[in-house]
Amino acid sequence: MTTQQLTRRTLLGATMALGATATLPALAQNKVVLRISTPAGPEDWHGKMWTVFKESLDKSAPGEFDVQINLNGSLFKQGTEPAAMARGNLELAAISAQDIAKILPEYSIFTAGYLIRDPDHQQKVFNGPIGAEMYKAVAEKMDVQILGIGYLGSRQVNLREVRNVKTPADLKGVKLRMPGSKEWLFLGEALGATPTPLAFGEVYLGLKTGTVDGQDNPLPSVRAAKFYEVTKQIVLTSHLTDGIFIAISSKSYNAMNAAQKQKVNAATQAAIAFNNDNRVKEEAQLVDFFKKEGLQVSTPDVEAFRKTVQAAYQNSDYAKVWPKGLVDRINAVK
Ligand code: KDO
Repeated sequence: MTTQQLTRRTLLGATMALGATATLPALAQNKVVLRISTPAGPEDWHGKMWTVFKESLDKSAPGEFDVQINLNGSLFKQGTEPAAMARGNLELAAISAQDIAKILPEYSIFTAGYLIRDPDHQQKVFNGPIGAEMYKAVAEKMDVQILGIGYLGSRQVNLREVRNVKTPADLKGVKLRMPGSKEWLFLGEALGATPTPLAFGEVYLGLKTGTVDGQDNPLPSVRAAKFYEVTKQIVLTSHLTDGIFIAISSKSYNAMNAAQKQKVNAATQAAIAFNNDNRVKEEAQLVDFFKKEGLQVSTPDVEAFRKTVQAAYQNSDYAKVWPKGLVDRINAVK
């Protein structure tokens, strides 16, 4: 073997070895990391939907994405996700209209009780021109892209002790737990109660120990978080058709190529469909379940609640910044 041959062989060997060691970490490094943070628990549909999201990407783009699901607010506290996304510490979250309204005040229109009628109306409003306009504003002001809206459910009042609740006046003095922002607290006040801020993860204990007299959430969440174990009544106020916006940080989204974006969008739609189908189906069955669990399920004078809550919003400072004509446009979506 000549010196030249030896050198070539050595070089080749070295290149191959380097190639082998360089390729593996490079592949891992090149994965698009998607850290997800949500207050949802593993038993709730919008917690489980992230597994659907992950599985969809594992199938459509094997090895391309590293999806990390963090449930129960374990990575970021409820409501702090938009700030974490803006700082580049988080890629994906399911955020509420109340979270967005803190930064984009006109979004408070979607925090108003008795505006969005039902899941179908919700999808039509947000998947049409109104959604496109509002999502554009979010992208411009918050550096996050909204990829779609999932149905959280119709929020109901859930009490520790049985009470005769027909109108908002009957909730006077009731310490009603609400998520901890002024947009949420306003809803509790509009319902006639005394709103008390508490993070979702602390509600079970708050109800058990009596720190609060009640809470409001859609029935599937009352089931998944087991609030029915520590409460005696559900009052079917149906005061807010609630939704969660699936949001991704613009930095992360813009760094993807077109094919990756398309796959992330498809995975989001699969997750939303899974959540919505299961939630709608379960929501219709849960009154029976709670009755069997020994809870009293009562129907109040919903029109009285509607009138009071709508008036509270219309006369509030929130309404002053709502885009002109938007309430009518939302109502006109059929
Ligand atoms: C809640 O804290 O009551 C709430 O329902 C508010 C929603 O916006 C959403 O954050 C939800 O909790 C969590 O995803 C837990 O279900």
